[in-house]
Amino acid sequence: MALDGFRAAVYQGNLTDAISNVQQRTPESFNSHTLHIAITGESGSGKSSLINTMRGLCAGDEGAAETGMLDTMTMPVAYQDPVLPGVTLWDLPGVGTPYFPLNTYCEALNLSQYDFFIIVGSQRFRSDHARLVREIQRMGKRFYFVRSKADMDLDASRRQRPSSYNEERILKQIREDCRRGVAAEGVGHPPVFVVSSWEPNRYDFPLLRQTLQMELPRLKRHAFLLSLPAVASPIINQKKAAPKGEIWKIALFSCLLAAIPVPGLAFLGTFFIFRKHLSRYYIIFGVDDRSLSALARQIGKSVLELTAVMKSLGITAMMALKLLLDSVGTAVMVAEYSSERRPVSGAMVSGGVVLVTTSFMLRKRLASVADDTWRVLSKALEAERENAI
Ligand SMILES: Nc1nc2c(ncn2[C@@H]2O[C@H](COP(=O)(O)OP(=O)(O)OP(=O)(O)O)[C@@H](O)[C@H]2O)c(=O)[nH]1
Ligand SMILES: [Mg+2]
Repeated sequence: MALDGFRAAVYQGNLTDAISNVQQRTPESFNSHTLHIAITGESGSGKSSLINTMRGLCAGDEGAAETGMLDTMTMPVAYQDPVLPGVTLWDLPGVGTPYFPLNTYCEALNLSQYDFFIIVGSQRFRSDHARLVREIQRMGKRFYFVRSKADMDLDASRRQRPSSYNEERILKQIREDCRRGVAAEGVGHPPVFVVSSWEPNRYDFPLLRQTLQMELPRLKRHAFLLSLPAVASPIINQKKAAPKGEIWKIALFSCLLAAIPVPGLAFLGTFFIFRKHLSRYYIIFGVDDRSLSALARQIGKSVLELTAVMKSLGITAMMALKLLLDSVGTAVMVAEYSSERRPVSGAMVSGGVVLVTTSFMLRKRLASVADDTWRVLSKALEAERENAI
């Protein structure tokens, strides 16, 4: 998918344009995007059988996923969805086997590489499910919960209480139990489907397919938005390189000032240089006050929500003064002191100290403004994702 406009806007320090580039994309523009859906859940819950049914296959058919009672699966296996365009279904090993214990499952299978999840559970909503739900939420991703093997529950119920057997009521109870479990994790109300892979025309299986089909453009857009911080990261890093080149020149100028034996001159001079260049960094990256206001308007959030993620101190005179006193100021004062004592060697020492400290501090501030830019952009993209839900 062409990202040149987005990349160019980030490079130009125009985050509002970067977001507007994303907002202008039509649902059709995501057609060519592949959605990687991970089918996960406890071992033996019916993940592979669900994939086979979604692909219109039965266990044992050519090309069908392996199913059975043995948990021997050690690698995710990819299958193309035959109906939904650009959808890859990933059959994942089960949670809680000797190969993949619950504690290490998410890292071992690198769940962050998948765009969307279907958690398959064949029993009540359990702690393994809760763990998966929390991990998916932490990644900012979405999921459906599929309660499998409905035929077995109905069968058991029919045998136990044949006189009061009511299929709809039992299905409703299972659905509600799953919904309660999912909602208890504070993830809103993601869709829950009660299915039997052996009866694809019954229960919620048809609804599962319809919902996935209907939501596909939205899910693809969501995955696309989630991929953008990683796209922006190298561009922001590249942007850091340009001002870095001039930092030595600025530091050299401060160092010359420090060598002039006029008390206070080096400090004042360095203060103004420091403040001017700090302000410039915010403007270059597009996180100065004006740009942030425009960005907040663009995503329909308050500026405070954007600035809350910034870790650098800002550029008010007081902030610049504080930074200077904390770091360069001490060096400048030491330098001024030594030049009063020994004018020639003192001037050299003071120049050297100021040169190194000023360039170090400017580099550090440049890096923290760049990091803030990435955080602000990620926050704006997160707001875009929320707007779409
Ligand atoms: N009755 C019934 N049995 C099912 C259903 N789905 C799967 N099974 C059975 O449950 C067992 C496990 O099914 P799989 O699809 O292999 O489960 P899995 O989650 O892929 O298992 P692992 O990959 O080992 O974690 C098999 O014997 C299936 O035949 C279902 O909807 N109804
Ligand atoms: Mg399996």
